[in-house]
Amino acid sequence: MMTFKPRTLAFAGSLCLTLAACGGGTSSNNSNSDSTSSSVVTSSQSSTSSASSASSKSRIHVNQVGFALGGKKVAVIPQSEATHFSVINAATNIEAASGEIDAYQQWSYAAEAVGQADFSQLTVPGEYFVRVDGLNDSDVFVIADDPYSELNKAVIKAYYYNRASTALEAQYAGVWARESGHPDTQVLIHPSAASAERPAESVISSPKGWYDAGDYGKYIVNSGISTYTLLAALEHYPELYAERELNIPESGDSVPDLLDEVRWNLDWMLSMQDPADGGVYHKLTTKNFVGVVMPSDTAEPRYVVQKATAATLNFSAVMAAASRVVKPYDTALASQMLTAAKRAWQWAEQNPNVAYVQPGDVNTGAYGDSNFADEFVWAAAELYISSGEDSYYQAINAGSAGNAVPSWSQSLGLAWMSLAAHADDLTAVANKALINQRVTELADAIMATGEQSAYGVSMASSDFVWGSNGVAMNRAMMLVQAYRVSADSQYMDGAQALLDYVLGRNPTEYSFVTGFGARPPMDIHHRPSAADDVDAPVPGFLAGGPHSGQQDGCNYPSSLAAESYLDDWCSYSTNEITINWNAPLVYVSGALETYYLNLSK
Ligand code: 9MR
Ligand code: 9MR
Repeated sequence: MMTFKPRTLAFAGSLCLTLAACGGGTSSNNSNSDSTSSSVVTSSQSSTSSASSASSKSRIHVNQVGFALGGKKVAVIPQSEATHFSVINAATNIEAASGEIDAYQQWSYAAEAVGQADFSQLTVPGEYFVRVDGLNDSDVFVIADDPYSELNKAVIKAYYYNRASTALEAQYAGVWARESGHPDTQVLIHPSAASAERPAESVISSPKGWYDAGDYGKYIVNSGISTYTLLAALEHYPELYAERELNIPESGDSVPDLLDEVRWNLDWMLSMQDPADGGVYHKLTTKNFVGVVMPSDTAEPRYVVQKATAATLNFSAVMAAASRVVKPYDTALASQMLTAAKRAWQWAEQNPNVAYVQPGDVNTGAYGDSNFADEFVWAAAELYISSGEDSYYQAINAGSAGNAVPSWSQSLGLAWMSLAAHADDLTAVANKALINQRVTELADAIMATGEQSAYGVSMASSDFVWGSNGVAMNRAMMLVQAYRVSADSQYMDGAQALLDYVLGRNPTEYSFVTGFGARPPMDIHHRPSAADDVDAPVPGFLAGGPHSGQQDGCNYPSSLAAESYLDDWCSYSTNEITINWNAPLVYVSGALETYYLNLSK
């Protein structure tokens, strides 16, 4: 319900790209600035927008980065007497659009009732904010033809910043340059992982890989979903990533930078397979979490711990998928990966029920999962796609395999996503109608939740868990799959709403990606960010997000699921960052970027 203001629209050109440049106030430092250092908001820069500033007034919730010209654009307005909203051009202070606020409704996970303000019809590039009488103006955001490219680059570059076993040079890492740590060339076999060939305390080499999160561990299960998701981004959007330069040491070689980055972790994963039998170690960590130190300041012994079924199947699935993606660049590596994947599969068939059991002397992340049915489905699907061997398709048991939003312990969604993406290349045994049905039935359930939400955002109570922002992005990734099989744009609108959610259309004050939006997290639970002497955290990381678990006992502002978030080192349950939460944000931001660029062609 929006009225158009053609007179002001005509004026709202691209003359003034920032508020500061136009003398209109403080720039919100949005994502259209250059990557890494220049896109980072420091505390002093992170003032909010525009005209009114009384902090006691409620805040309008809006994606703080912005929108594509042809994208759905919704702000969420806290309940007041107001029925009307305006969108103001931040450069000129002139109203560009206005409309009626939808009926105010309660969202179960937050205190205040809200109404949606839809200004999708505003399609003129510029910087804007939303104004409602009696409320603070919203943060400033852009409307642009390509608003997510800097975001996409930064959330990929975050993996580079989390590389183990290497120094980060200033030419790539800017102020976040750091010395090398964790060479991992002398890793001990933990007694739980001992074998005839590799007895307890013997030494193996297992370098490279990404740190899992704010800790310095490397965990196969979580690396699996993260690495796969980045590989899927590459497979599904090859044109986008062929050109995407990340300024990493490998930039300029003949391989897409995203694949170079993923190779850093694939090389490590390959070293986690026991060459004697094909089984895969669950993780590589110290016995206890180390303190708040830089990588170069720790030398505690690191161990590989227990071979287990979930890790071995995760490895199998990822190596099978990777063999497809690296093949055009390196056929020898591709065949090595497919062989490694098949050997892992065989180990899992012979050891179908080996749960990871955290040894008594090991206290780092457990990533324990005792249900392997979904990992079997996923590994079988990837092996089938990459090898073309029908026996792997039979092993999927497609008729009885359901679908679910992916997480580190749930891989069904990854299997269907891969099968759908390769539907045209599958052998005759594959039931293509079933594959499409699985993808769309999950997406329709996700959409239904969004339609009932006062925020217009598909999050249900079971989604507010440790890493809820990762859940949001995985839900969005499942919606993108439905768009890919149906070409129905409503699914991309649903994915956009979830991206809006993590970038500011939520009940907290935050855009949850470091360095992006007017008020990003500053004190993430990330050891390098906390231990270095740079004020701003490493950019491009998605904070875990709100949920009411409060396992760390920190002092939260609210116990409501969508408000229970704290931007503090203390809050490892809501403010850590991980490779598995960033990965679907990479996928979704790249998918939306591609979608909007195609719309405008
Ligand atoms: O810092 C650790 C973080 O990386 C983990 O994800 C988290 C949960 O396993 O644990 C953190 O370490 C905390 C430990 O578990 C309990 N004492 C406080 C530690 C953080 O300061
Ligand atoms: O993401 C994991 C979450 O699902 C669990 O509830 C939580 C507690 O076991 O652990 C999270 O994973 C952490 C891992 O164990 C260690 N590295 C940091 C991860 C994110 O906090």
